[in-house]
Amino acid sequence: MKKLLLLTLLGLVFVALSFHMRAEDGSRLWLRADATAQAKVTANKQSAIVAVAVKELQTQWRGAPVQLKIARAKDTQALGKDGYTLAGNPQTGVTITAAGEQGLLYGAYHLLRLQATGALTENLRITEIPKYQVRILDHWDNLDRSIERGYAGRSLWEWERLPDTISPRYAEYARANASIGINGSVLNNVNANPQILTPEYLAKVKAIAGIFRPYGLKVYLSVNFASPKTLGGLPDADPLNKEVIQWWKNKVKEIYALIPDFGGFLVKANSEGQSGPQDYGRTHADGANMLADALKPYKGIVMWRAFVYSPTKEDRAKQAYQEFVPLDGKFRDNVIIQIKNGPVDFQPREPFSPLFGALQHTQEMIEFQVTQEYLGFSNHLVYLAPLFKETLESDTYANGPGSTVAKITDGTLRPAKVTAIAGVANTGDSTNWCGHHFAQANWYAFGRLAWNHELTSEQIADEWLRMTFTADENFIRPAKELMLASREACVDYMMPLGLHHIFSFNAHYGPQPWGFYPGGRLDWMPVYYHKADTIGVGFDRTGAGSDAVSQYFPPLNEIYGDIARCPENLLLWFHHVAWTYKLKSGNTLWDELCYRYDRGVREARDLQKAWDRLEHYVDAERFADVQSKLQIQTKDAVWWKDACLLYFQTFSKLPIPYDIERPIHKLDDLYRVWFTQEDALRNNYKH
Ligand code: BDP
Repeated sequence: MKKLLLLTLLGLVFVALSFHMRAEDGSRLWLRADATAQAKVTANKQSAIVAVAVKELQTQWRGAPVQLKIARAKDTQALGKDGYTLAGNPQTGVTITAAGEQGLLYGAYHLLRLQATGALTENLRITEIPKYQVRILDHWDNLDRSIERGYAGRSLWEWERLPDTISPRYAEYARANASIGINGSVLNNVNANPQILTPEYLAKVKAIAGIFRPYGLKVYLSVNFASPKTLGGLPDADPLNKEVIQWWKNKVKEIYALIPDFGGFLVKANSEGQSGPQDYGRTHADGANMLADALKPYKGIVMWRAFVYSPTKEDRAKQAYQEFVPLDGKFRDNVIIQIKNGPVDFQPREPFSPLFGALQHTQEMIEFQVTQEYLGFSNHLVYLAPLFKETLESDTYANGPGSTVAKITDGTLRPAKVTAIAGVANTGDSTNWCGHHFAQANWYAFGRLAWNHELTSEQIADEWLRMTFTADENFIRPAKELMLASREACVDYMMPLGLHHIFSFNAHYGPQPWGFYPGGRLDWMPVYYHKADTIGVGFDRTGAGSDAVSQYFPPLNEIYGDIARCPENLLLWFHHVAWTYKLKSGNTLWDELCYRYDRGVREARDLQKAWDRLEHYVDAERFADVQSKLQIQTKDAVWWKDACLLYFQTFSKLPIPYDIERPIHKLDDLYRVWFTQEDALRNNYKH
């Protein structure tokens, strides 16, 4: 008997300990509040979504009773589908009012966030309306559960076990999204496998949609434009072919019969080898409209990507604009053109894409990359809110001064039937969801900015840190500084002064500015982008060069085109600059480049130092995880600096200033570093 008692006790201790360990493995994201409250919550409407809101409040809210109220349309019209008001006093009673059940859910999460961040006030009077209608994560997940450019394990979607087995992570994922206002997920890769549209897979999609529904999260799919041919057995996929049109109509009908609230399609067409309407001499508008017509009766939308470029003589940065501007005004009102934030490809820094604002009569949405394909994978701590905001706040001048990308896309300056914003997801089946504890902040920041792009990077970091780690000010202040410094640090050690795309070929991890791969596409080669020679470095996009500057509205075309006025952080994006050219600092370009790379290394070390000082505020497990990733980041920063400076020095023939750290690598050794994405992920590259 005694033995049994002892065993039971030991068991309990073990469970408690393992629970404690599990509790700080990052799996709970920013939703770490105890669910032990017993709040009184009433609602004037019952539904699956309201039930989630009620349960969240009942189990976590530690204040006075909360009333959830769907109010009459005439009183809440301005709030729209997702908006809400919070009113009352946490000590005497709080009312959340909305026009729809989804608004109540978001209001409930808002109240809980105020509690979790210690931001409750006596008199609550808050009204929130999201800036974008569709706030969506694009998963580049393949049906074999690999993830294109994913660095957090395998796909969350267990296709082989669906629809019978439902992973608990589906609901956890949906809940996390709802808590930050994300209301849509594209489940599969833009390089889409047609199989996703088979009845077998649609049954699986239906199962996921059913789990997401109570969290207000709609399901969307990426579709392969050739599906009528490859899947349907038709001779072609020509968007003007009646049989093709009918095939899509039938397919859409089949989808909506299974998933009545299905969101719509995301399409990558005639891009990087994907098929599209141009295969049949048709335009992007022909293709997008054909799908839009099929979706229209069900209120579905088409997100048609503008990520198009071909290996021609034309500057890659110009091509999306050239293809889409002539089609302006030709798209249906349930089509929205999805444009990457920059004109090339999710680089550490790019100017905004000139397509923003240039499409005057076509709905436009922005696509950010939350997964860090070009920012050190899940090895580097790079807080992306400053990058997202830099683009959103860029002035396009399309409708005169103040025409920021945000205002062009959120309906403020251009009336739009659909407004949307997308982020390429960084989630996977790793325990902490994103591969790096701080990468969770990028998921969080994307959601918060999609809801309200006016929030500052600092506010978002502050909220996230308090909920994810601790509210101790001694932790918050330095941790926030560390996050806010991280993006510029990354730009400095990877690609300062407007350099871009000088990554290793295809893996996109680590420096390979010398990269030239016989037989490969020139516009995938680093040398295409930096154009270093004995005179200088940088891509001449002025009138004397590719003239990409002319795609920007005045005065930006002049500012970018003038070497003296071009912002220095974009200098080598727009200009080929002589090594001896004097910058504002008084340094020559060569010296400045050296100092920037050196600063990047020092900044990476500073991130390490700042984190090490925080050891006593963070649980041991997450502290050690982040610490070891920061070691990799610093090692990589040195690698970047040495590789780029030693390589560019072969052109500049100038000395590396003596007051910066000497290279510790030899260029010949670095030339031999060759690895695949998988190697990079395992950190077994040799350098
Ligand atoms: C590039 C990625 C590639 C994607 C492509 C896209 O390297 O894997 O398929 O973008 O966005 O950045 O379609």
